[in-house]
Amino acid sequence: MTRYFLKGEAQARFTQDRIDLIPKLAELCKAHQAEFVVVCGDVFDSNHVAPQTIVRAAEKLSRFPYPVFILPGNHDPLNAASVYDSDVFKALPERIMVIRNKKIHRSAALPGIEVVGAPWFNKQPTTDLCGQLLESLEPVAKGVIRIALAHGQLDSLMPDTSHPACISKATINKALASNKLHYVALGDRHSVTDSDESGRVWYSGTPVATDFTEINPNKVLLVDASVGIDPRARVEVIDSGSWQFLRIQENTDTTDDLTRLENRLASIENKERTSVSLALSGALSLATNAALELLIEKSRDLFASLRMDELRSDLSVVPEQLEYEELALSGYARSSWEELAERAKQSGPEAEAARDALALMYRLADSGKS
Ligand SMILES: [Mn+2]
Repeated sequence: MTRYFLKGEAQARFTQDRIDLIPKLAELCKAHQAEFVVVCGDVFDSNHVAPQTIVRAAEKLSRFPYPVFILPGNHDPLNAASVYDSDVFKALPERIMVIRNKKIHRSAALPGIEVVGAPWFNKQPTTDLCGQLLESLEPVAKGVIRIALAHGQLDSLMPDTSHPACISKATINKALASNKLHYVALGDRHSVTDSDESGRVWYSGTPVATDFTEINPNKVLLVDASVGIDPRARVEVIDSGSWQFLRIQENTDTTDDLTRLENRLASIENKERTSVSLALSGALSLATNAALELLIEKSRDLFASLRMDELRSDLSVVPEQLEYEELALSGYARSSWEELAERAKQSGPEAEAARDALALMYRLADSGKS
């Protein structure tokens, strides 16, 4: 997955951490005595990811000691370019299963377990693939636990349910009530979401955080579906990833505000796996502005990324007479400053440019002081 705000080594670390999640999941399975793993789509960002991402992921999967059921989602659909038809995926051991149709999938290693899924065949399905799957099922035989995997948005969580690919919650409820399945594992939302009071319908979110908009990312679910009839299925939310995408919103009017921002940035652990987006507001003196720019410059290399969110920021620079006196300018510099200061008092783009120019001049002159 490529993030435009991650540069160079930070992007490489992000990509590698996503691949290293595979052995980490094996460790979690061992620690929690999980018997198998289901993945509900969007394992890959696209069917056209870099070849080394595919071969490296496949190599880690080939060493994964537990059965894995992978459902293709909208980012990695089962179309003609499917990543799951690549040679390295075809060569994976039998326990790594890609769900390619509505058939019931079983593994010799998992007696009494059935897995069904509704894979995506393209990026824009025109129907509720999960609903179609569930309606095709017969009730489960006694002693068998059946798990359904689906990808997409539940209509019960959507404000607009007109999209034909929305997953019908009513159809899921009907299938649960008529003993066609015991648990529905959902993918697409990047936030852990318990979607039914029975505890039998969950989005697991994303195992490694990928964006600023996610709620409760970096998680996997440990599910005991065997108790999923009554009471609730036993589902435990477990930490799996260590990336974070932080939006920091602050007022930065005074040097005290800046100190607070500086302390907040300093307190963040694991900076090399943290992307920060700053939404700052305030009217800054030239000195405060220079200090803020310095703080951003100084912090930038510590974090995976750190940038100003221009859309959510509202900063203006207000030159103060005192600051001018401090600099003790003379000659041409002095007359330029006075001209810019006059223009900066107006409004409009020219005044804004004048304030920027003053800010730059202040920094240059200030850094030249001994
Ligand atoms: Mn998706």
